[in-house]
Parts: sequence; structure tokens; C-alpha cells
Amino acid sequence: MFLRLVCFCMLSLTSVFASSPSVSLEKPWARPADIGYNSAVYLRLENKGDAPLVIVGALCDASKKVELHETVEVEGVSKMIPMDAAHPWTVTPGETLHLAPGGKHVMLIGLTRALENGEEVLVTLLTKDGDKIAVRAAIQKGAGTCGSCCGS
Ligand SMILES: [Cu+2]
Repeated sequence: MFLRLVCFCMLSLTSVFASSPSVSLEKPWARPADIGYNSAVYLRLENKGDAPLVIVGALCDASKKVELHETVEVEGVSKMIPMDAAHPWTVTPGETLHLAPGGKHVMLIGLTRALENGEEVLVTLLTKDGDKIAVRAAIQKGAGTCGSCCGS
């Protein structure tokens, strides 16, 4: 009886962690853009758990493709470097990942609908462990640029 109870507890714990890693999201937002164009999503994500969070990709139902990019300056020219599997975005416990114009961003490539100022877009971050982090980003105009990636 005791054993069965323990098993049940472990199972339910596992499913809780699998569905939602312990994170806090701050100010997720995306740039407005027309259908067919690109946009970018920015946010701050704090790892509230006790294990490193490894972000390996993202999904969005409003674009054909989603990539994780980082804007870097190479000899005075800003370039976007796509995140590759060998260099995922790792957020250690207590650390905050900053996605901001001119730095890391989730790039929405080939919008299948227009992102209108004042609306929202749903983006899902995928972790190495198979977890999903749902992000509801407010569509709004923001300061700064991210190079040529998002057309603003
Ligand atoms: Cu980009």
C-alpha cells in the first residue's frame, strides 16, 4: 500500500514538472508586422527551478518558421546568428535570460497573419527536456532595432 502511494506521488510530480518548468516571465512582447513579413519576440525569463533550463527552440502558430536568434556586432555591422543545437540558450537556476532588441530574440519568419498593435501572439519555448513554456506576447511597438530581421 505504502509503495503504491509513493509511486503515485512520483508520477504526479513528474507530470507537473514535465508540463511547466518553474519560470517567471516578464513583459513578453512582439513587434507588429504585416502578413508575410517577419517579427521578433522579446522577454525576460527567470529560472525559478533548481535545474538548468536549456531552451532549444520555439513554436508559433502565426508564422511559417520560428528561430532563436542573437544579434551581434561584427566589425560595426549587426548580424543575426541563429542558435544552433551545440549552443542552446542555457539559463541556470536563479539566472534571467534577457531577450531584447539588439540581442537575443525569438524570430517569427514569414507571418501567416498580421500582428496588430494591441493584440497578442502565443509563442511556445521548447526545452531540451521536452518541456514547453507558453508565452503570451503583447504586440506593441518598441524601441531599438534588431537589424534587418523584423523589418523595423
Ligand atoms: Cu532575428
